[in-house]
Amino acid sequence: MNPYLEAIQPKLGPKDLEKLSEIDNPIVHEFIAKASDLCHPDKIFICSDAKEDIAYVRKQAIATGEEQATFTLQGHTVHFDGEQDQGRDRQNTKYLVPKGISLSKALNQMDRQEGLTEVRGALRDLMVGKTMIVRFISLGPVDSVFTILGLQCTDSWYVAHTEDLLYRPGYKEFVKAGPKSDFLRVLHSAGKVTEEMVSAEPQKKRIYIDHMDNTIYSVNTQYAGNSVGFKKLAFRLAIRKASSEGWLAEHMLLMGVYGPNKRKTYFAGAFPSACGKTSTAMLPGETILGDDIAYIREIDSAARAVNVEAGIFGIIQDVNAKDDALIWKVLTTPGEVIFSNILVKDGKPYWLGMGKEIPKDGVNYTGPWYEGKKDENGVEIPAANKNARYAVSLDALQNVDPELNNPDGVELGGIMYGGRDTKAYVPVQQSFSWEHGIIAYGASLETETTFATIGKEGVPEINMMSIQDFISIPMGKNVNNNLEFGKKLKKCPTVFGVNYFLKELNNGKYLNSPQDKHVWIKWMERRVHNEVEAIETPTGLIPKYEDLKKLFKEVLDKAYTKEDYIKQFTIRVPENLAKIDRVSRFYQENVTDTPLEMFGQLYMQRERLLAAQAKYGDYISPEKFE
Ligand code: SPV
Ligand code: MN
Repeated sequence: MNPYLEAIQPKLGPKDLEKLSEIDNPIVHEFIAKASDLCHPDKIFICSDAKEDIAYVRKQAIATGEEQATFTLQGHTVHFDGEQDQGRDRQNTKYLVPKGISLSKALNQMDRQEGLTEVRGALRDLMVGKTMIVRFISLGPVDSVFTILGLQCTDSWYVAHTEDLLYRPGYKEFVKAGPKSDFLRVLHSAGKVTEEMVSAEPQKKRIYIDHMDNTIYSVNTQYAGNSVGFKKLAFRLAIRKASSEGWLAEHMLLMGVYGPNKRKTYFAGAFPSACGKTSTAMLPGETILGDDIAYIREIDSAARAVNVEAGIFGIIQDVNAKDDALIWKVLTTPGEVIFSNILVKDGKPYWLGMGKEIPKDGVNYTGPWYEGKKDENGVEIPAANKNARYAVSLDALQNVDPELNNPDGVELGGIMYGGRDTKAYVPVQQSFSWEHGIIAYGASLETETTFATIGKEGVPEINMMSIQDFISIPMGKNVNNNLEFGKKLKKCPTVFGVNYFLKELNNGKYLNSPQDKHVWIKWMERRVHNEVEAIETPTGLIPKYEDLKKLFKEVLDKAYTKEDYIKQFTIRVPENLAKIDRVSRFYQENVTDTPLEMFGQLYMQRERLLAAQAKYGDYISPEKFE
């Protein structure tokens, strides 16, 4: 027995010791032993891929009170996070950087040694009286060039249970890999918990990323975006790994879109949190592979992608029977679902925008709740949090794509970038080239802060390729990696910019309904195969009215008027020029390694806009470009 196993043996049951010994990798044992030495759990539970281990985790989540099985429907549970732990915590999530190295100014970072001392100090003895659960997972399909193994030590049964729904099991992969395996590591503790089993010291929340050691530390939080290490935390490490190995790790959905004669074209799509990513991935009649994180590699000169995850941690607000039939069904029938931060009343879950009347009292993330209840600042507490979520396995969805676990992934026909841009970009457009798309749509992505992160909502910001919160390499390098990736491909995926949030110029009303995205994606599918024509404008290639009219009828059975088309697809020159100014300024001020190509593409876009303006004025009807 190696010294690490020996050290933790007293905390392991005989079966746990056996499971751990099967993994012939002292680095695995070392990580667990050091976590134990720091956090001092009473016991250590080794969770293999076996059904009984998984069932035990779920049982414990309920037995400890981290989840409650109060629902009428079998398999459903609810977990509550603390009032100050309802979203990703940007401020307390930091990269640890060694002396003399600095990431782009826009990123939250601190000195590595200082950070390690602080976060290890915060973790010290936090698991006394608790069990430390050890989970092994595979990011991406197993036995694949995409596979990355991950190991998490946590004292939260809820976190361990959630990981079971969201990821592919990886214990057997660790056994198979033996001493060779290289893996990402996460050490998490919910910290001191209240009687309600929520993290009691949110002011001491810390989420630190140590890429030097491929390790993430997360403490005093339970919100899955901060605590489920394989989600956004490991993603940050994966971005670095991808960058050094020449592939792409992206905050992207993956879906199959049907064209004529049952042709299926695969799309990836990058959207910042709470900007329509999950609802796009779940469009009825199409197939879903993933809604959050994709790895993309060049294989035989094609761009191929996999979903890193195997489940969905989705925003539940506004999920209703009419617009979201697929997930509605999962959430309203028996099967494994973990709800978080919703309202519970009489064994039923309720959330905002569910299209049903919500009770006037019940239990939510603030405890017993009644209409009019106020928080300590006198602000009224909603029935459910806006960022309330559900966790389900993708297998629960009827339209899960059969290629989900293909070790070679799926070949991408198109990539879309969508932000929250109320003023400038048209609802859908195709780029002139890979480079133009990566820069004008991806790197220039503008959005507004949402409830998915803690802090003020509605603050405009640049969110490069929707990974601004996760980027762990210099930002210019990321843009460059994308540009270079395209050069390796025989045929690049067609790049599109979408904007679900365009508003009317004068009255602030949204110009599209949420269903319209289905039409845009059907148009994009046709464009990938060059089956419909497009109109060249200064910012990209836009749809023709006739094609959209037909698609609106086919897809939504809606009459699409010319008037709507013109409003939606008018090129707004002043707003577009202002956008270019904001983006250029952001990169000039924050990103010292911005590739020249970026400024070149923005310059050309400006020139095209100015030329059109000179000819047609500030607001140009799409018909002028035909
Ligand atoms: C997001 O906020 O982008 C999410 C949820 O997908 S989480 O990152 O887990 O908070
Ligand atoms: Mn996300």
